[in-house]
Amino acid sequence: MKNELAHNTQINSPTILGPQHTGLAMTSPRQDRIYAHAQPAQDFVFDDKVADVFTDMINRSVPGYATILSMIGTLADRYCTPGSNVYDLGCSLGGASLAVAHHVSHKDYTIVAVDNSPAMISRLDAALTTHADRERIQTICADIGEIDIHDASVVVLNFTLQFIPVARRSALLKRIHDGMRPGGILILSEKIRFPDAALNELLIEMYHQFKQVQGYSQLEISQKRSALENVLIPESIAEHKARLQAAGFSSCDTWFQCFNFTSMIAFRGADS
Ligand code: GEK
Repeated sequence: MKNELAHNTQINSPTILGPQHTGLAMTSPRQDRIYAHAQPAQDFVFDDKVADVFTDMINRSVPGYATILSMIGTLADRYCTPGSNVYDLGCSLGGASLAVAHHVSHKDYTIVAVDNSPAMISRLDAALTTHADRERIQTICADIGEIDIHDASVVVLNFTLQFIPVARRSALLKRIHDGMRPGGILILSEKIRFPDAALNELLIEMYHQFKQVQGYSQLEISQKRSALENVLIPESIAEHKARLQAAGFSSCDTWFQCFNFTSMIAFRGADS
């Protein structure tokens, strides 16, 4: 990753996930200015342009992102069992994988980091070449619906399920459940919607205010919202819980929430 933050002149400097969370070399992320100028409406894609600024984009777009990554590491340290696999599905630049590698105290496990964006995986591969945990992290450029999942003690879907077509979500969660060791956990972070229309609107407005504080303009916020409209489909917490239960998870609940962003934990029971 290049150090190109020289042009980051925003007044409200956001909290950027630092090397203490990732174990990566001390570099500053490039600033996300993708929607800074008026442009024709187009669906959002995870291409080179996005991958180049992704660290800055996600830190300034997901309230609590740094906290969530750090807690994924903490949870993994508790649940990652010897000889097991940790899956980071929709890994992007590997934020969750690196947090796991940083926090898990034993060394007898493999992280499988999967993303179907070649732009993301090639940058993750490049960043990993000098990383101390390189041998423990296997990267795969593929659709998460098509990879083999086995012997998993921890599975992470950190803001990825929301990009999977709704009709494919149940089958994916069932495959994840079936590929997990009894006693394993799934960490599912999502942008959510609320059944009460007024509350939903309020929390979306609060979220947009958060983005403004992070330095995004009204134009950037509204163009990004349109670009994501057909691509990121949020569901309610109740819908997520019902699907997790139907997939076989013995219990699940939220462990983090800020406005319309949440992270849930689901357990594969000993007997399920
Ligand atoms: C993080 N988890 O930093 N198969 C594989 N990857 C996919 C698929 C799919 N079918 N659909 C989308 N993706 C990360 C952040 S970002 C969330 C995850 C966001 C990938 C997509 O290419 C992108 O890299 C990621 O899921 C979603 O902890 O940008 O809001």
